[in-house]
Amino acid sequence: MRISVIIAYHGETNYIMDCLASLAEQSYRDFEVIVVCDGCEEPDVSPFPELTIRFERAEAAGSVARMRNLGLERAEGEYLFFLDADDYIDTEMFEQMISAAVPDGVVYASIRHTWYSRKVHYDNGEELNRKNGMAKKDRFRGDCQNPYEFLVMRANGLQNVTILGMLIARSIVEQNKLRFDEEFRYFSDAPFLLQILAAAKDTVFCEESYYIKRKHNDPVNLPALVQVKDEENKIFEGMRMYSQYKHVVQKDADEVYFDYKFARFLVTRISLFLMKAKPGKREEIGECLKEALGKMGSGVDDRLDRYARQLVQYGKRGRVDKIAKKARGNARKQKMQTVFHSRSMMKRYIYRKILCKMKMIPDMVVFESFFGKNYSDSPKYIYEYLNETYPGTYKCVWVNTGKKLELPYGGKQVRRFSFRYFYYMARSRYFVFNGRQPRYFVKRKGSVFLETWHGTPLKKLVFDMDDVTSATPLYKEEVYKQTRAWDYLVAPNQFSEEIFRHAFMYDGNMLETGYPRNDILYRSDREQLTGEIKDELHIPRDKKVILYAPTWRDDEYYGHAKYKFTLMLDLDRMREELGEEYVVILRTHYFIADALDLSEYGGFAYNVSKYDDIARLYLISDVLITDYSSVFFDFANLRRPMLFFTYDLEKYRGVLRGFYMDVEEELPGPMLFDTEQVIDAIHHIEDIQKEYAHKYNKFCDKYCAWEDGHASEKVVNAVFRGE
Ligand code: C2G
Repeated sequence: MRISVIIAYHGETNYIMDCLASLAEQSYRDFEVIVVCDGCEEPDVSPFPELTIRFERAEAAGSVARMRNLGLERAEGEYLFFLDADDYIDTEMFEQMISAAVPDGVVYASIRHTWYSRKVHYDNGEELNRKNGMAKKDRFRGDCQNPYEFLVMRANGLQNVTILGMLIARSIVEQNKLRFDEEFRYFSDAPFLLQILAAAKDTVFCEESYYIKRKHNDPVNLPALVQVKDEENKIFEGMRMYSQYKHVVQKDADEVYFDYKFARFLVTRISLFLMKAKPGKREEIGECLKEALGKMGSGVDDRLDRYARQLVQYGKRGRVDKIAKKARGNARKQKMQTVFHSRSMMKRYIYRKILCKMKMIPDMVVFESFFGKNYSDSPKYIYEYLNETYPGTYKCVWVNTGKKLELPYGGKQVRRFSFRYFYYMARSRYFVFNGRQPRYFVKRKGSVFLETWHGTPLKKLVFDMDDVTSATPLYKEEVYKQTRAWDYLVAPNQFSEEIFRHAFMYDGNMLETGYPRNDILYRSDREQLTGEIKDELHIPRDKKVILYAPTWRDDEYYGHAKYKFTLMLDLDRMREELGEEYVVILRTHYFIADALDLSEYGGFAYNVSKYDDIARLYLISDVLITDYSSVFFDFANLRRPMLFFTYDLEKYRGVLRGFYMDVEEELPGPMLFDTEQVIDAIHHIEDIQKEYAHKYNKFCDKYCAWEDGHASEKVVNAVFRGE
């Protein structure tokens, strides 16, 4: 057996599948796998019969050091390779490393970081990593010929110095009786690495293949060790580790790197912790720090800036008070630099520090729909109900994007992110939003946040997503913070309620009311309303209306929240076939930046993308064509026929696996793939209605059961009237 792969496993059930798959697909086969379970259940390895896997078990949840040591006891290979259960490796990695291997030596490879699973990483990792600004860091080679420099300096921070991605001759470990120091929970890699480097006869860099280190996109439920919030212990461990293992570095030239790492640890971590530490704790840190810095050489001085040098000098004398003071001054300076650097930062600062300290206005309500893009959706209907039922009782403010909304009842309007916006965001008591509020929103005591959300979920949301590719990788953490501020969340149906609970990790009040935005679909005067809306849009009253309302596509974009749209319906053909009886109204999703030019289809096709409220468009539509948009859950309230134009279904297969429902089974209408099929379906729309009647009923029972036209009333009673 040439390689023993040691995997420390803490129950990362999803991640380890990628890890094992990357082993199963190795081009080089002579290796064994030792999975050390951290008091958790063994993973299911049945999908990998080609792997020789042995299990080892730590009695109780222990440290990575403990688990790796258990693995070392069992290892029989000539070489050792440590792999974390949440990481994976290139398929040629072992082959390349083995061919570079030397007796009693070490082969080390490059490490690349990723936020994504194997599939996503290898398919479009380059692009996504670039988007997340990771490409540069990943390519750290320096010009260094010195393996010591490479291995210590490539990591960001002391805690990230790692023994991962190395093929280590087991002879080094056994002859020198090396083990991971179990004293350390967070810093056991560096000592082991330093000892290995000190004892290795030779070190070889194997550049071609990568160890892929997966960053955790869910620090709330599954934090990586670096994400664990345990700063005090980390600070003490870091200091102890440096004190105990500094002597292992033998050459002066190498010493500089380890010293540099520790000096940075002082600047970026210890000093910040000291700023907030209680006096007793400070003294304790002072002692520890003095001891550690006593071991620091002077060679590092040239590498440090003035600020760092000063902190080191204070630390050497145990003057933690001075470090804390200096750090506070520095933090203040940096803060001011950011604040005065841009207007938007300044506004946020004033919002937090001044406006949020002003008296709250008890009857003021801020409304926002689709980030201020329009006057629509559930906030609109809640606003109207409030004003009709309790005229003059509430001071209402609507957020817009700079374009005035057409508001009844004389509500105020503010431009999103303007000074006035921050003023009202700070002082209002109530908030009615259909999307997420800004990250820096301050939830004031006594304020009430009503989140209506904007659709029954079809595509997986937040905490139910594995890979987050269309937003910031730390989306889950961000949403977690935002949803903590929500006091009420509207559920359109039981199905959504259950999903919202886990997808948002939401345990606040759930309003089982149906959607206020759908109240209009139940109005008794809807016939008359339909005529009025048709007139408003200059659509002949005698024409039937087909509404085409597709969603956006994650992978087709120009930039943040600016997505592309290509019309795949052949409007010429549709006009030829359907123009006598129908008109088509076309509405793109609010993320779509492309403006469609339908001028040549005057009298047949209308662009209603800018129309505020899609619910009013549902009312005038005889048939809906959509795809993977949540619009069909709402339209179903009208019991009118629906067609699903899923021309890119194949591409969506991947996404389909990320759907909450079995679309092929549950959709209350046919899936169609080209214009001819759509035309044919419309010609036979009555047959389709009959054919799908059963599915349609079942669909409504599941998704529309709570809708009765009184959602706004119920929501207002619960949130504003305390009933
Ligand atoms: N919408 C619209 N016009 C479209 C598509 C959507 O006006 N062409 C509106 C509808 O009110 C719809 C809402 O935007 O219900 C959400 O659109 P989706 O296409 O479902 O997509 P998304 O914004 O990603 O929201 O839980 C719901 C999900 O978050 C989906």
